[in-house]
Amino acid sequence: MLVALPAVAASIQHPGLFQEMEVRMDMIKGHQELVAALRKSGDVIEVTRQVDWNLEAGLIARHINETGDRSALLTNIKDYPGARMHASPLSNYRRMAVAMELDPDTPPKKIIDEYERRVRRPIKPTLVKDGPCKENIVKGDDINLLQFPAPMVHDGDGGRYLATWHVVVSRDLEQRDWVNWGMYRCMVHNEKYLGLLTLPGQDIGRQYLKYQAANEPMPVAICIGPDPCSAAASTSSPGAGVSEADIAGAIAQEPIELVKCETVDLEVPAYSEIVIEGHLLPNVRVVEGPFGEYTGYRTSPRDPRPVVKVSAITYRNNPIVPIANMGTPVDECDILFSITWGMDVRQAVSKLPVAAVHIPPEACGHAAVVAVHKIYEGIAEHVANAIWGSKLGYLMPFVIVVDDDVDPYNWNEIIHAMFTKLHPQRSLHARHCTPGHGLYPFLSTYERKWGIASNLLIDLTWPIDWDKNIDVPQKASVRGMYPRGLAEKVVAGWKEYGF
Ligand SMILES: Cc1cc2nc3c(=O)[nH]c(=O)nc-3n(C[C@H](O)[C@H](O)[C@H](O)COP(=O)(O)O)c2cc1C
Ligand SMILES: [Mn+2]
Repeated sequence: MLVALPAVAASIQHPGLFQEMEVRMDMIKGHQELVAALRKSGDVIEVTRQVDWNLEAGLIARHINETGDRSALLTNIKDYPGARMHASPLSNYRRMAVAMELDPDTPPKKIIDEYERRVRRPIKPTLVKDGPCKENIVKGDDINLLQFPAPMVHDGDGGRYLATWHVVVSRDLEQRDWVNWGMYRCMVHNEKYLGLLTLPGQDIGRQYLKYQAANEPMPVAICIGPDPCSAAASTSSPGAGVSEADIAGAIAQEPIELVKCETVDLEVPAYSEIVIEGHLLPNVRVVEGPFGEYTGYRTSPRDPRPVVKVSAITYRNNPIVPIANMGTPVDECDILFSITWGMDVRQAVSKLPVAAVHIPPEACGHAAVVAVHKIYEGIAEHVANAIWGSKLGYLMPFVIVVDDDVDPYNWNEIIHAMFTKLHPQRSLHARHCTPGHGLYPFLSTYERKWGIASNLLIDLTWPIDWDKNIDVPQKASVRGMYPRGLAEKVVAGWKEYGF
């Protein structure tokens, strides 16, 4: 569905596809440019008093996420004169809207629909000769990861995480034209080594297994603080073989500019704040983690994990180190998974009689709420099977199916349905020994270790054999208990009553 958006300055009209869209010419090219745009919309504050990289900066990011406040540009960092950090770059829908050059007041559903409309048209990146990320180049003995204020994000984390909002670029060993972009956390081990989380279910994990089998170091480039569209694309999962750079271009609606790396055969977003080049070593492990995670808990143990040996660092003048602090909602993961996983769920159920889908950010991506046209019995099972049979199957343990009179974007309506239509014996369908991952907080330590999960379908639809006039209770709501014409008239003329 196309959406009408408020007119903005310097717009262009495209024929056809873009008839109802106004598109701005000034794409936000980098993270510094995102901060400038947020400043313009009033969505970032500048903190000039001294902030400690050790927990205080992370705590500020965490509190922003838990209160929905503005993001914070920290310009006075302890031990790092002149350095800057940006706490919580994209942890609410307003900042997501700004990143997509939309009105910050755009409602979530419109942002999500617009994102989906854009990614249907991938745009390949362009290679440019030079870019801001080459303003400073460090190689060899001069490499020192601790020259940047890597934050200690949560108390009890295994170390300082320099990369929490970034793109990890890597090329597949066999399918050489597949360049994967993903956001996978990076912990500083010392001046020249980073720990990198490469879960086997993630694309980087798949690629790494191939390099490891061949006993070859895997070239990687970690682009910290890229433009927001590249960051967003890196959190999506278009599947093995698809390059997220094309998705980033789609979101930005113009090609992402890439520059060649100095020491590895990879290309990186030209406006990245900091680019760390190096190799993920085969068959070398150093203990990494734990870390506060997207589920809102610290679940995974400190374990031996793969290591990057750094071969070069390039960075913009006066770079900003972003902090995305994973934890209880709403953080960047919650917003981006709501968008990208929502899209994947819509795709998975696209051939079923589905009215609307939403992944509520408050459920940190663990639940899909699907409104259906209940035209046959078992449709809830059908929907759940479609979702659990897709790639998302190991990420989304809960599926809530509602009738089409419930808006999946409205928690009040979902909760109301949950505690009125849920039959404690009939409506809950648990499945055991399903694919899942080690971060599900509700699993036992043993189940987490082996990824032995359980899923639950919550079916909140009225049974098909209930007579609509006798058995199905009528909803005492504006939509459910008044003549439609009258309800529409009263709601449309709401202001005329003096409200
Ligand atoms: C802020 C943020 C941090 C993330 N950290 C990790 C991480 O450390 N490890 C991981 O496997 N996924 C992490 N993710 C999720 C991945 O980015 C996401 O699953 C992505 O789709 C992976 O891309 P892929 O399908 O190309 O592997 C993070 C997401 C966000 C938004
Ligand atoms: Mn991928």
